Amino acid sequence: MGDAAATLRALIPHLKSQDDRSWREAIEAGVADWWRSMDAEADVAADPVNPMLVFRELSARLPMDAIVTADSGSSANWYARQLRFRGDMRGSLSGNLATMGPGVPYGIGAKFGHPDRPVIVFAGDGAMQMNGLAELITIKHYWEEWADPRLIVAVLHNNDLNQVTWEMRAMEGAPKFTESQRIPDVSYEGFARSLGLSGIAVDEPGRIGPAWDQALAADRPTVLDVRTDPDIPPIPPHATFEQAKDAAMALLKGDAGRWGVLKEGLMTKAREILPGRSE
Ligand SMILES: Cc1ncc(C[n+]2csc(CCOP(=O)(O)OP(=O)(O)O)c2C)c(N)n1
Ligand SMILES: [Mg+2]
Repeated sequence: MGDAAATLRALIPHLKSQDDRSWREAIEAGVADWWRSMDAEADVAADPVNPMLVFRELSARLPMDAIVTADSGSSANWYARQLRFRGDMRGSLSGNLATMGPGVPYGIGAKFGHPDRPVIVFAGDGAMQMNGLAELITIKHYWEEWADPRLIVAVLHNNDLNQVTWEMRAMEGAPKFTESQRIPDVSYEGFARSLGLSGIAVDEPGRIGPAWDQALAADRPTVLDVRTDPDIPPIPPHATFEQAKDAAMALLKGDAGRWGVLKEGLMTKAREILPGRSE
């Protein structure tokens, strides 16, 4: 046992530098490949907006001191895959228990801890209906006290409890059970505007980048209400054969989203397997 700094300094003279860079080069090539795949997957055409595009378009625009939070649901997957944290950026999500609902409260907490930093929240429409909409009222109550008023809540508006719809397909081979997975259609940006906050509706891919620019330049908190496609699979990139087989079985059993899932799901996975292919 020793002081870490002193111990490492004492170790350095005993280390020989490695001439063979192949291990490191293989990792660097793998990482570059990964980002190429992620880019290609975000560009897969969807109905109407590919959720990955929402994250990819933010990633390049993230202010260096941004704090980002994600709720539990499909957004946790896209957050992990598409955002590049750098500079002083910080991020949090409900890692272990994966409880739904913390996205907006974490964002509010971040604004109280760091009122001078921009905060971006990703939340599913299910999480917004659970508690996020009510928490917008908390934001209305306090936002004028914050030195930097930017708190952006990006809602993945897919009218579905999508993460679980996909978990049931991949882990249980069960088709989408519409009665439990479908949720009512609500205008999240309309509710935000009724509170005096800014609200932006996006229902086409070309509008995502400009919407982020507008929200990042706003003089008050903004709800970005994006119509995203529930048929893009949030399945882990290295899904096991069993999971892929179960998802396929679920579709064969008469899944409500069957054709969209097949088309967009296969396109997405193809981009992962064949990076560099544009179609
Ligand atoms: C309190 C709580 N209830 C239920 C779940 C199970 N669960 C995890 S994600 C999810 C669906 C989330 O739906 P939504 O917020 O609309 O996000 P989406 O996956 O559609 O993007 C559910 C029901 C949970 N993790 N926590
Ligand atoms: Mg949803």
